[in-house]
Amino acid sequence: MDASEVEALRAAGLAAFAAATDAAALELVRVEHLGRRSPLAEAQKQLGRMSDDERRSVGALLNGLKGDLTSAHEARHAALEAVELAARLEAERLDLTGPARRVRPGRPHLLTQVEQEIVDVFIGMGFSVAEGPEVESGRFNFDLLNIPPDHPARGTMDTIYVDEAADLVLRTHTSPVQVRTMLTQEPPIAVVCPGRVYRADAVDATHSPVFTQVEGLLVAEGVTMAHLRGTLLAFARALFGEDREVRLRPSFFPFTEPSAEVDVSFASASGWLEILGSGMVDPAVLSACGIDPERYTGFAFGIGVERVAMLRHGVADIRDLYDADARFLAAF
Ligand code: 2U9
Repeated sequence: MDASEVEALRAAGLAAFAAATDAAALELVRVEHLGRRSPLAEAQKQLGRMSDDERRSVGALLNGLKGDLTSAHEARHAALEAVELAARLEAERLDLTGPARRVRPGRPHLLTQVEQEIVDVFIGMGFSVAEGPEVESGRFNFDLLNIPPDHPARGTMDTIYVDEAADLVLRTHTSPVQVRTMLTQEPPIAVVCPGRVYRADAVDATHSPVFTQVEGLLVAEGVTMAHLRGTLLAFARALFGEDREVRLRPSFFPFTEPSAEVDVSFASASGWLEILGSGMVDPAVLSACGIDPERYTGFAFGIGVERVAMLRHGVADIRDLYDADARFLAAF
């Protein structure tokens, strides 16, 4: 094979590689021009039969040819891969300009929001939060709170009994949590006790057999009714507005003496609305709970969370707070 024949193979090969338009065509061209039965390979097989001089010069020509064809193959291979990649990227393109799926954040239930607001006000005054079981002993729910066995609240009318023989009830208030606190902690004690309570009530626009309370208790040396009034005035102003006043009216609870209903001024109601009950902890209750009433005094109060939520947000029917209608709840 002479130089002009090698030149012809080179020209034909380079043209064929340049003309291949996909990987399959390129492979056919490679087999034809660089394969074991290509003119190049056949020529290389002839080298052994040549004289030393001839083999050296023809060998060099063939090596040059092989190098050029191999480079042409690799260059075309790379070029076709780049084209293929560009085509795939275009075909699988993601449209990032489309509208995103709308995120609709949830929120705590209105009752939970109001309960937390109430609790936060007392935390701000230094109270701690205490919680307890909803199934209680009659001893903690009634006896230690100075509510005698023949008290109407204990009858099957108002109390939901879990197991009468075992003295187990659904708590009718969160007061047993304060009882548990006094039995386990030394004064000074300042706790608020939020939670669900249960009464065998008929359902109407303002009554539910399950409702929510935040009760509070402060026991220390020298606590007076002035501390009670000042605390509840600060609470009313924090929750309803700094222009509010409170009014205490005499009342009765078995566990407080004296006892008072607490009204908060409402311009919209052109007067007063009853928001909570309160009183000085009855000395008999302090004694029953292991606290010396000669040394310590205390005040207590109870707030109905549903009533506060309904007043603050203009909810007319307590059942709206339990229906779990997302259209209603989304308004708060
Ligand atoms: C202990 C001693 C005293 C808690 C009190 C009230 C007055 C009260 C009502 C408010 C609205 C219940 O949810 S409601 O219907 N509560 O009027 N609660 S004093 O007194 C206590 C509690 C625990 C050891």
